Amino acid sequence: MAAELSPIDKAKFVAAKRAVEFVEDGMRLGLGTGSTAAWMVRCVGELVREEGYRITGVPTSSRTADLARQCGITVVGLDEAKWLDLTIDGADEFDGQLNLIKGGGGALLQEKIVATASDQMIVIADAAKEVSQLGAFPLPIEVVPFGWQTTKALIEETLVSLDVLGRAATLRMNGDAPYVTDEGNYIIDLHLGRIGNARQMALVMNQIPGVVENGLFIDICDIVVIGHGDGKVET
Ligand code: ABF
Repeated sequence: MAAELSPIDKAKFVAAKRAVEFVEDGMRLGLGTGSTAAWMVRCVGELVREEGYRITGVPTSSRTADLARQCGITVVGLDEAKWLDLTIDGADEFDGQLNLIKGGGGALLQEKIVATASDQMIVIADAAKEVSQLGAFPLPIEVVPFGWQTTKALIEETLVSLDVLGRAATLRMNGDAPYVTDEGNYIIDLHLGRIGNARQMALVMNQIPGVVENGLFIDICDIVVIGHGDGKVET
């Protein structure tokens, strides 16, 4: 399958394939969202269909739920599964401490809940996602629609007191309308350039009324599997 792929898709595919080696028969599995995670879902589907693995999948978005069902994976909600053995998901950025920015795909809330409810989280990513310091990728903040402009103003005010280069905050759009998450919320993207203290940023953002969750995953990821365009993989 990997032979016909572009280098970027090959990098995503080989990372997904390697991570799926951690999947065991009978596992309750958190299924991430995004193009890299989609490769993982397809690989897990192969285990189910061809090897007879009994996998219970908890998807992190409606998109992933649809794909998982198409691939023959049994899909349940998190409350039915209760606790998960492993979550495999993509990321927008990761650093040397395995901290992440996620949410470029708009699914950060379910992704964080599911990853936190897992014994282990493996991130799969192409090598371009590795950074020395998080923040070049816009940091997504999920907010409730009620009073979102006030919440945005509070976020901008808060950024003044933090060690960041940029302070621009933009409402994520879907054409002419605000982008709406699976939970019915909006996303405000913060264009920071560099986040000096990601742990502090994550804590401070979640204290602002109207903020539901932020895209910083601190101390949640256990392993990053990095795929390269030539098919090499490293962990
Ligand atoms: C999810 O999908 C997100 O948290 C992240 O925003 C995005 C990565 O997408 P891709 O794998 O397509 O680069 O994992």
